[in-house]
Amino acid sequence: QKNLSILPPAQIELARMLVEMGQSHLFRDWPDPGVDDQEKLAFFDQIKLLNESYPGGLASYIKTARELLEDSRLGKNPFDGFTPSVPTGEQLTFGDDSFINFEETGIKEARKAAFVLVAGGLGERLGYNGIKLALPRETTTGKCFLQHYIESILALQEASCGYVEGGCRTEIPLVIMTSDDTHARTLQVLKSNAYFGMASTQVILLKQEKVACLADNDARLALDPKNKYRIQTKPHGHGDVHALLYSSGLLKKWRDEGLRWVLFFQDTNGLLFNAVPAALGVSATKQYHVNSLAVPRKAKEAIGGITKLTHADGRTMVINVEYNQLDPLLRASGYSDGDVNCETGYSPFPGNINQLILELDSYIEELSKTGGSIKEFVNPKYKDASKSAFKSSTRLECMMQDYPKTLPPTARVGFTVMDTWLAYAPVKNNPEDAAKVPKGNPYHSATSGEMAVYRANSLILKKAGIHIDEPVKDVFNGQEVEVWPRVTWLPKWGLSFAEVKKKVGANCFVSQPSTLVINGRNIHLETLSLNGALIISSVDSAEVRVEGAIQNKGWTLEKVDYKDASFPEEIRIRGFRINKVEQLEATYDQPGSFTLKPQ
Ligand code: UGB
Repeated sequence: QKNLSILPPAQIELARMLVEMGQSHLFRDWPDPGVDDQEKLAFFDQIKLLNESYPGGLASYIKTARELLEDSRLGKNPFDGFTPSVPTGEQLTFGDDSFINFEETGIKEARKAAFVLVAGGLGERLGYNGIKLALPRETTTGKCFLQHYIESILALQEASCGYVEGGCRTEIPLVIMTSDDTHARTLQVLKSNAYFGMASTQVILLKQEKVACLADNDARLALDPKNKYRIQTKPHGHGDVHALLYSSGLLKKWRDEGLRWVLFFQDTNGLLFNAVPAALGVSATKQYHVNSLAVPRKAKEAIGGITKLTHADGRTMVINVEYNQLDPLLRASGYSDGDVNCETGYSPFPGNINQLILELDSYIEELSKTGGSIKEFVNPKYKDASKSAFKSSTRLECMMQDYPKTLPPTARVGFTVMDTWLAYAPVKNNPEDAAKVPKGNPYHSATSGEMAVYRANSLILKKAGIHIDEPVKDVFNGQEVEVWPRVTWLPKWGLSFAEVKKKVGANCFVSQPSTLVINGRNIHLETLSLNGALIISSVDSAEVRVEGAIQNKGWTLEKVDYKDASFPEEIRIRGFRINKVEQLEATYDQPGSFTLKPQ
């Protein structure tokens, strides 16, 4: 009470709200006015921020926290009344006619899309010290995830405008959600690389704020153990993206500019853009309001399962059920074995890869009602079975894929399943944890993420008619992986399967130890026979035909132990480095038609 005198009027309101919400413990140890006044004002600056950055303010946060903590204490099942079943969705087969048609439709639609990348997480599971967006997607070219994402969006933009008579000047927006953990470093990577070729105005960074931690079942806010004038905070989850987009005003701006789709994606899936055109094509063709991208999922794999939930009162929804909730939900619903593989060797519930495509009009309509707030959950770690105290403070969390939970039954919610090898290879687990993954389940490590890029590119070329050697098996950082030829290309070279097919002839061959880097748009592999390394680059105005046999010592993979601190962290976590022994490097930097035909 005494300290109120030092506060400006707006802060006094906040202090009253805190007291009313049972938070007087926060000031209990405060000294009299005159001592630590600056710290006290800083405390209220933080309260103001926490209040403003949460839809409904701190009072609403505390109220929801109390309800959810009580449900958790009572062990209430969040799916009470719902019965799970396997939903039906669009199942795509890479390279068949329907896939090619969906890709074409998707590319046409892309100029009406905006991309939203959620990248506020630090990736504790990966144990990497930098931001994940700056990690190399593969180390043959060393290009990071962010560069690949931006180049893919630019390639889509250009290809999409190609369908407009006379071309178009569309700039597909890219929003990146950052957090205090990632914001400065994301901006720095963008600025120091000239936004990887994107206009700087095309990229919009929205920073999510952390939320207050909760010390006990009464939702009393937790103070920072090292600073009694600071509330302890933790990330609120990727679900923040909806409220941030809504409050930024971007959605209405996009609608006024004629956009139709918002595509959400995550920080480290190097294969994602193999799936984007076809998935967008599905959304456009089926007029889906929500389309989640999915892959076949191994039972107990740490990705959510897409599930149909039917309530006793008749309501149904198709929604992601997070991996830690699926097994108990199934067991409680009569599936006595819980989350297990069926005869296909996979769980019957497709795996959510958190690539969502939302139709903009219905998205705005929904957010106008909710303000973008997403159903939250709380996951306290209790000290003992009495559930009366926590091991450490907790907080409310929310997930972006829970968006459909508030949608009316009329909403068209669908999903699209694609092959894992084509669409999904995230980098989430550190080498030690990855090596412990049960056999047959994916590692989701830097090792498997990079190998998956080579595998997907090799399989795409194979499907397009190139003869590619079979992979060999090898072990890096304790993980057995398939090693395919190290094939990489610029997104604008092979944005869709139809585009790849146009650029490769039937009489090409690539041996398993080879490396093939395609760094140009109009490079045609006519009769290439590669046993070694070929790095070929060209400007857009050059047409290059590649013919004949190329043989050299190539680039080899050398094992690196993840504990060997003499290597940079981004190399150590994949367990190998590339030794560039010998290569043919060909660069075409002038317009014209050329043939690369080594003797
Ligand atoms: N992220 C944020 O932007 N802000 C945050 O506060 C937290 C994260 P994780 P998670 O792909 O396999 C998700 O930690 O949450 C970003 C789905 O919930 O990598 O364990 C972060 O930067 C799950 O259903 O994943 O699991 C990253 O880009 C499944 O689809 C993204 O959010 C799983 O991803 C995901 O964060 C998966």
